[in-house]
Formats: sequence, C-alpha cells, structure tokens
Amino acid sequence: MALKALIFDVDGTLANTERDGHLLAFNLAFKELNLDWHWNNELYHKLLDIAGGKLRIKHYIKNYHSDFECDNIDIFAKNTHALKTKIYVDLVGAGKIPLRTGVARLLDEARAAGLRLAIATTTTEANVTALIANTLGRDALDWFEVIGAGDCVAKLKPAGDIYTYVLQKMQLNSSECLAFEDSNNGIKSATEAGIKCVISVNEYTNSHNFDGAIVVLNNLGEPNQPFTLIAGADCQPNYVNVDYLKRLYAKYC
Ligand code: XBP
Ligand code: MG
Repeated sequence: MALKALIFDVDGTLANTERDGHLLAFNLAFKELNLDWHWNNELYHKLLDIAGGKLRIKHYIKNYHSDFECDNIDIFAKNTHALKTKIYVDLVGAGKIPLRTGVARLLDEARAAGLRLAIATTTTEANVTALIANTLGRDALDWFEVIGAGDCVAKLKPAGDIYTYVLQKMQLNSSECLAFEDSNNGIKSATEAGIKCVISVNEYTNSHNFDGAIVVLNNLGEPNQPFTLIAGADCQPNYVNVDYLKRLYAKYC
C-alpha cells in the first residue's frame, strides 16, 4: 500500500476556530435570542467534549438549564444553531479566523505531489466553505475531493462514521490515508475508521489522550518555524511536509 490521501479535520486542525469563532458565535446568537446564557471559555472547554453544535446546545440545556421550557427542544436547538452558524459564517467572512501554521503550505505541497485531499469534520458544511473560501480562495474548495461535514452521517465524532464516509466516497482503504486531527474525539473517530493520525494540539486539546497517534505536535511547522514534537515518532524534517509524511507512513502505517 502507498500513501494516497490526506484527510483533514477542520476545527482546531485547519484553523483555531473555536475561541474567536464558534464560541463568539454561540454567545452572539444567545444574545440575539434574548437568552441570558453566556458560555465563558472555561465552560466551553467542557462543552467541546460534545461534538456538534446542536447536540452541544441540548447538552447545555439538560445540564445547566434543566428548567428551560420550549415547545420542542430539537426544533429550538436547530433554530438556535442555524442562527449561530449564520453569525459564525459572517465572522469567518470578515477574515477573523486564519489557517494554522503550516496548513496552506502542506496543502500546496500535497497537491503538487499528487496526494488526494479530503475533509472529515463535525462542523456544519457552511462553516467549512466559509473558512476555505476566506483563507485560500473559493477555488480551493475544489482541492478537496470530498467534504464530509456535520449531519451527512448519522453519528458524529468520536464515532468513525465521518471518516468511513470519506473513505467510501474516495474509494480508498484506510491504510492508504493519513488523518490530521486535534482532539480526542477526532483521533477516536479516525482510529475507528482504521486511519492513523497526525495530531496538532491547541489550547482546548493539549491535555487530551492521543494514544495511537503517529505523532503529536504543537502545529505543522514551517521551514523557518520548526514544530515541537510532543509525542511519537521523531522524524526529519522538523516541519510537516510530504517527505516527512511519507517517512512516517513508511515506518508506522
Ligand atoms: C468541532 C466540533 C464542531 C464545532 C462547532 O468539529 O465539534 O461542533 O465545535 O461547529 P471538528 P458546529 O473538530 O470535527 O472540525 O456548531 O457547526 O457543530
Ligand atoms: Mg477538531
């Protein structure tokens, strides 16, 4: 088998979208709906264990506002989440969320090397489109053969459904791919689908369990900004490029 495709998570991996994007959008939506709810960063750190904005809202109501009354909690969560998504897309459209270190470079290099690209994320597809279009240009959406996002599968991460969906669409074996993730939910999902992970941590996930990852890094690095190897295989160069990935793949996949 050979390395044929790179599959990227979005939130926390392609970009640090949570604090200045999703969290801000949730709170602006609550305010617009005249709800006296405010998620601070400490609470959001906990709520992020629940993948998926709609489920996160329902989890919050059940655990923090059990007295909250509405006709139908599913419809309420869906409508609130739709408003949050609109706000988030506007935030991303205003250029508020940059790509993480090394991401744009690696995507360019991977394409030049003929590696196939895809996305496997819990977030809503509109969020993915906005992020890619506003950081890499709308044409960059075509770089990804499959954008597996949000509700296109029955079970969200940590279930493996979204990665399995992407593999099926690409007609690839899990052993022909590497996944790029940032969280425990993410590595569980990729691992359930049989895909080995390259992890880049962030403020919300740096204490997560990444057992089974090939490497855990602080970010993907740049030639003049080497990554910090937190755990896993020591390999050169000390920034993630295609040669680095092919060496990791040859040794550990
Ligand atoms: C992270 C998530 C998402 C985002 C919010 O997704 O769990 O729910 O926090 O986006 P991933 P939505 O790391 O898989 O990209 O509100 O659209 O769910
Ligand atoms: Mg993520």
